[in-house]
Amino acid sequence: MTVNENFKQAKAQYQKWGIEVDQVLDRLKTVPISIHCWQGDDVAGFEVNQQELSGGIDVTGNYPGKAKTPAELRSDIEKALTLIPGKHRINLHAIYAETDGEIVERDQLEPKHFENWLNWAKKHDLGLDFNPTLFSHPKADDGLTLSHPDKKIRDFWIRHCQASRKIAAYFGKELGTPTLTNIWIPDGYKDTPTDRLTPRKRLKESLDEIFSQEIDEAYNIDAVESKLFGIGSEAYVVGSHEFYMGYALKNNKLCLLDTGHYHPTEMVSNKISAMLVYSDKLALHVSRPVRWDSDHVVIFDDELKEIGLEIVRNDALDKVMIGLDFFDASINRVAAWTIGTRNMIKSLLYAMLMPHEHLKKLQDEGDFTERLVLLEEFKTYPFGAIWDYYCEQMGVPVRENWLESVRDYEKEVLSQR
Ligand code: RNT
Ligand code: ZN
Repeated sequence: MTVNENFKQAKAQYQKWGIEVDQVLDRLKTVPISIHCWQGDDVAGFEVNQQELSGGIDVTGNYPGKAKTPAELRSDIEKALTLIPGKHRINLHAIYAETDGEIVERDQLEPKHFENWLNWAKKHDLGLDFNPTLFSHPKADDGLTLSHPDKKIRDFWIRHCQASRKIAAYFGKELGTPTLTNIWIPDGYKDTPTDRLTPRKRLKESLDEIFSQEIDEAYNIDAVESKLFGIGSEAYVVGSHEFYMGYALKNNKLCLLDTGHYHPTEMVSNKISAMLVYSDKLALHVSRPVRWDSDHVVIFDDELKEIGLEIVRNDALDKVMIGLDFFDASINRVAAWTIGTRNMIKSLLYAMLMPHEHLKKLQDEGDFTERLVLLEEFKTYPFGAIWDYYCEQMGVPVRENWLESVRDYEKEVLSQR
């Protein structure tokens, strides 16, 4: 049977539940995923005086062919985009600036250092998102940045964040879609602190100063990303979940929840609805923690499905800005992007193919038997046939067929590096 024939049969099965598959696919097309550029080069960036990756995050593996220049990285992203259905966004970090061989301090970065990225984004009709980089830098060597006891160091990083927001706003204005600027800092202590409060007060003051520069939300939207622990900040992280949740709610900023930044049995899927009661918007870094915040490639697992379900059943596709955050250097990096992003999209489609109104009604009526029956039976509904059709319709390879194209690219491009 062809993809189309399979689709027709599958569609009829969903139709019985009142699910309009064609409408679902039309909606799915409009949902952008913010694809992180840093999977392509192991979070290295292109600074002239490049430092080793720091900040308590780590990339392992040495699969050949990593992008070493901006042109290579863009070419790799373009390749991945040919395999991922839909129109998406690219998420940049400040360390991806292009400074023409010149050393430009991070607090001196300007939009012109991202001109190539911007022109490329225009050419490919991509939105851009942005992150100041507060790691892999001598001024972050002791693991403290915006909460540093030394005011000079704090001020340096404040200026870097201010510069980043200006770059982001420029993107937003030029591209006609607001840039999400996400601040994540590594600040914390390896061992039990004797003062937890003062660093948090300093972080709050630094953030206040950064955001005191007003920027139109049509151009730039700010998010803050919390964390539980990192390598070297096991005992204490200044920017914890409670810290940023309080900050974001009080200051009208977005909370960014990274799925690897919580206790192992704590699920981000369960947080989405809680957060949406208090704020209109929310941002995600969808990742896959394996035993720790390991940033494995996102797979189509239960938690990913649950995240998709929470976004869809709560009518939050326009409220949750979905971004990805993983970096695996042990497999082909273009494949890593493709696997993770296709899975994220799959989880949304999976969620869109469920009779949510009916399921909610069952819960209110206390019919937990039917609720469980349907949740389980829908797992083996012909979801794959709809996904295949969607890929075909969107002009990307169906099923595992995309791998061949990555293998060709590896032979012709990656292995020649
Ligand atoms: C680190 C955070 C952060 C980084 C990127 C590179 O734990 O998840 O989002 O992964 O900024
Ligand atoms: Zn993250």
